[in-house]
Amino acid sequence: MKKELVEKAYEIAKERYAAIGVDTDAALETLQNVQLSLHCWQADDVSGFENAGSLTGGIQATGNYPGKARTIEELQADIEKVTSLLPGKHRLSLHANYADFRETGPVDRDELEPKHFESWMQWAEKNGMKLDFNSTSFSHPKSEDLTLASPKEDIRAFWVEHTKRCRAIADEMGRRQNDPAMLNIWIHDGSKDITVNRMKYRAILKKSLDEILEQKYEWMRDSVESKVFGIGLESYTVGSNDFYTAYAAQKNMMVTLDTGHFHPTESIADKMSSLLLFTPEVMLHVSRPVRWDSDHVTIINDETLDLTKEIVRCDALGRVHIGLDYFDASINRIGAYVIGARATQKCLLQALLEPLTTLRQYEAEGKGFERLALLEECKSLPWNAVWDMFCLKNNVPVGEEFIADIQKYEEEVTSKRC
Ligand code: RNT
Ligand code: ZN
Repeated sequence: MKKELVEKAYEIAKERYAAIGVDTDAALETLQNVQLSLHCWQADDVSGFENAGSLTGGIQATGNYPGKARTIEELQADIEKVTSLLPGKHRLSLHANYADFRETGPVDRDELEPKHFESWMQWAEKNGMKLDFNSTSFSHPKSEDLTLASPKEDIRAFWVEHTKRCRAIADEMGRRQNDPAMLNIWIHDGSKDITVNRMKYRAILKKSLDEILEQKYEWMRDSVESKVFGIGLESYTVGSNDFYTAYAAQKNMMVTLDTGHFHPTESIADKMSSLLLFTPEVMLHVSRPVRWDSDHVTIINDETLDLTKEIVRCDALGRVHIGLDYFDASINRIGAYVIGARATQKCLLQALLEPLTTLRQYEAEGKGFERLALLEECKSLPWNAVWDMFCLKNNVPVGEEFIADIQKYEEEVTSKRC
């Protein structure tokens, strides 16, 4: 795209937005400081590097597009490619099954230590990326239908120890990067059919979490992620939304809202203002459920827009950690990363370009027509010219130009993996 064209379009957009009291330069400045937490698992279909075999825990990456990352080096190269195509600086969210055992030899998940993520920490520092972390209780021989909620003491103890160690690893990551690492706890625990001891497993999960969280850390933050159901675990999920919302409020910790983990017509955006009144911060797993928690690539749609607008309207950009969580194995995986991350940023930008002062004033004055009219007009304002400027300023491809970059990477790199 011609630089002059982008600049010309931006100047016009800037004037147009100024007419409704919106400062596009300020919006760009704010967007520049929003870091997404990129999920490491899109590049390899959540496989990880333990040779654990198939993906379990009621989640699925469907498709078999060639070029999946097979090693840590390949995954790192892919992430570097992705970030080179994204405006702004971003974080990387690692799962515990992405440990690097090359120097240390393999250990089981209840023996993980910060040293198993040493190479990741060094790589992250070199690349100016901060890390977040996730415990991994799926895809493992001890990963039964119940893990932290298991009545079998040996199984429960194994996963309690694993999760404790994950917190210690996250703390070390946070200390090294001088910025707390987010530790997300998602477990698949549940059952396929009618469950009569629903309270019993929830009480066990509560006990396990209490044990896990006993140790206080300075450089990490805990978050718990609920879900409605998983494949093969349709009738009961121990870590439901009610369970974790109550737990997090009581413990003053975060909840992770995954956009695929609620009933199809439930508004995730509307949960933001309630949670933020009772929990210190919120973590997001931005995804795109298609009929179920299918983890399709995030796009600009009403759900993502509602969510980003709500964050801005709650003035909560500083209290919300925006992570991505999708795994599409049916298209170019690097392309999937870039589409989803850029779509999330585009939604954020649209949120930042809302004439909030006027909208709020209309609302306060009971001017419902005026509020709705302005909201409708905003939809067709030239936010895309502001987005192009953001890309230009950040020296990354403008508009669809990234398609060619990804095709080139596919030709030279990912297509050679088989
Ligand atoms: C599963 C959860 C969870 C996982 C990742 C891999 O439904 O969304 O966050 O996707 O931990
Ligand atoms: Zn998730």
